[in-house]
Amino acid sequence: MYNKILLVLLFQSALSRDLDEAQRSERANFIQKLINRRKHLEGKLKLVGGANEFEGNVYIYHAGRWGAICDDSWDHAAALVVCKSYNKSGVPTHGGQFGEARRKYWMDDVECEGNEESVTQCIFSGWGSSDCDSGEAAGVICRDKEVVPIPLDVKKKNKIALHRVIDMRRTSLRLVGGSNEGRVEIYQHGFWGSICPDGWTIYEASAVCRHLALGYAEQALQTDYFGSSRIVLSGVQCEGNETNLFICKHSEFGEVECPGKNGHVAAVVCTQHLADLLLDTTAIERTAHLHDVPMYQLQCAMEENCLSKSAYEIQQSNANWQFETRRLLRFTASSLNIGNAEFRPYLPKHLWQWHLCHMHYHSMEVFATFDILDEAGTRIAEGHKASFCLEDNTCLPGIERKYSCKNYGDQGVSVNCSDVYHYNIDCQWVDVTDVEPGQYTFKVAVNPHARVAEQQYHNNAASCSLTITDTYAAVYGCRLERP
Ligand SMILES: *[C@@H]1O[C@H](CO)[C@@H](O)[C@H](O)[C@H]1NC(C)=O
Ligand SMILES: *[C@@H]1O[C@H](CO)[C@@H](O)[C@H](O)[C@H]1NC(C)=O
Ligand SMILES: *[C@@H]1O[C@H](CO)[C@@H](O)[C@H](O)[C@H]1NC(C)=O
Ligand SMILES: [Ca+2]
Repeated sequence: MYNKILLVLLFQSALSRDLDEAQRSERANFIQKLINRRKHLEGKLKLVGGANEFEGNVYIYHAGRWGAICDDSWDHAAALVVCKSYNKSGVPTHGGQFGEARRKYWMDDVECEGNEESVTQCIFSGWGSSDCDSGEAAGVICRDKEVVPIPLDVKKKNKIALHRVIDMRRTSLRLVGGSNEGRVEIYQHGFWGSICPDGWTIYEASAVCRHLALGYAEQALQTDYFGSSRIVLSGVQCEGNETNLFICKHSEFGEVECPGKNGHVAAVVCTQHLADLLLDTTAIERTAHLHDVPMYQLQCAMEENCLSKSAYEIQQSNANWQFETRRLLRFTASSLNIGNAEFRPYLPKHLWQWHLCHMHYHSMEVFATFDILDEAGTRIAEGHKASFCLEDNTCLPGIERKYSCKNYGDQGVSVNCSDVYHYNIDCQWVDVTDVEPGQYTFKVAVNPHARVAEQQYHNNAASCSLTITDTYAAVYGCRLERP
């Protein structure tokens, strides 16, 4: 902008012979002031968008205009250089934490040692050379002495993009604790640091165990049991099938904000032996059908909440409710344990719940979920089943059935055995009485919240097409996926 004003003024002053002396000298002064200002501002920084003048996205003045800095390579050393000009120390911020870049980027790929007098002395891609979009503004938070963690509400306001990729060439991973368990540490810029425990689940732990060739994740822990070190990575989110932790999404790497507490960090226990349920999609497709059932046959099911809300409303309002019918989508759900360890319920036996109506113990709060989604992905009907009781219903040839629900028997699914819920079992359905005829997605998932550790989770759910008409239902095209 100043560039333009300057050009226009220079141009006009050359043509302004008709201006009088006073006007000419005034204009010359003004131009001189602009030139001085440019000289004076060259290389200066300002911080924009923060709560005060010591934090914000960094803008640098060069060649007559202010420009932003892209956050690629922007790290602690760069923040040090920037905050030094305010006689403070500081931390870097990324991904436009203080808002989008409001000007073009002047600098990108800034790599500082930390001892430079100015960011212009750091290595960078060249003035104005950048392929960053406006959401990648680099910033700093400068502080006196101790660096205070970034307040949570700042982060919430400026959701940090979850799409950074860790540079694998300069990073490594290790466990500190035992040979196949411990806190997870990451190496970066010369030191090892820990991972923020918030949101650390069995899916992230699975990626760690595979990454280190230690098999499968048995437990994901948020603990100080294995000690702790400075946290350098936060917001890790894995699908659970990764063979490398560094390809998972994360929010911050380097200087991070982590509301975890009491020195707790992310830790894992890995094992070579785990169960692995494989949901049988053909059994679902083959057996799914509609069944109209009078409500007097569904009293047990009502007690266990296996019907949709309208059934309970009818029970309240209609004296002859027993003779109303419900339309059920029934199907067989069968899962084969293809792992190398038994699948056991996570609740110890003394915590199993006795269900009077069905006369057996429930060993898992929720073992399977069934959902019907409309085209927009909205859930319009659901059924969930407390693990009716886990047992070996059928086994591959040569394998002996071990688990049975009878007589408070031990529950579980042996290797190469299947736990089968036949379509004619009570509650093995979705109540579709209120579902209009149409085209839907039908989702079935076993061990949906990964409460029991498995070798993999991408074979625990099926996503199928569902056609419902006035008279029949068809389920087809099932694909395996993660719950
Ligand atoms: C920083 O400190 C130095 C020496 O103590 C002082 O000369 C300078 O004015 C200070 N700068 C700012 C921005 O406070
Ligand atoms: C993991 O699963 C996702 C789908 O959830 C898939 O897109 C991806 O390719 C899988 N990754 C690996 C490494 O298998
Ligand atoms: C389970 O079946 C697979 C394939 O049939 C076989 O390789 C494996 O040895 C069996 N495992 C056990 C424990 O029987
Ligand atoms: Ca599985």
